[in-house]
Amino acid sequence: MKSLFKIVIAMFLAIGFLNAEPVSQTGEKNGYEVKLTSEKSLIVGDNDLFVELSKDANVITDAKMKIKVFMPEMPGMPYMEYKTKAKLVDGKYKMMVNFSMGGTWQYHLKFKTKDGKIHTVRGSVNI
Ligand SMILES: [Cu+2]
Repeated sequence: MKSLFKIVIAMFLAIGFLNAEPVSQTGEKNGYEVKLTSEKSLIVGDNDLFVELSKDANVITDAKMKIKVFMPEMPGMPYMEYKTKAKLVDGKYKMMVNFSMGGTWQYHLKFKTKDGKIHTVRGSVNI
């Protein structure tokens, strides 16, 4: 247990040095532009993520958005995931996402537009 704790701390430190930058990723899905950002670099624990959504240079603020972050099962570790819904704050979709450990997390960002269509953008972030 003690050595596992040390390994986790070592990973956290090593990865922390490599990823000391805030998130800034852009994607495109079905004509929608998606920009995923954070104000701070990501940490183990709670993080605020923001999504700006637009289409043909028009900002879209009436979509319903949610995110799932997950890490596949690894040796000695079960599958982990966290899901949450976004709230619109100052024209951006804001989500509080909890990452339970360092490493690479996959995400599925889903948004439902006024026409009832659901769009999914996939990507990953490193903690
Ligand atoms: Cu893991």
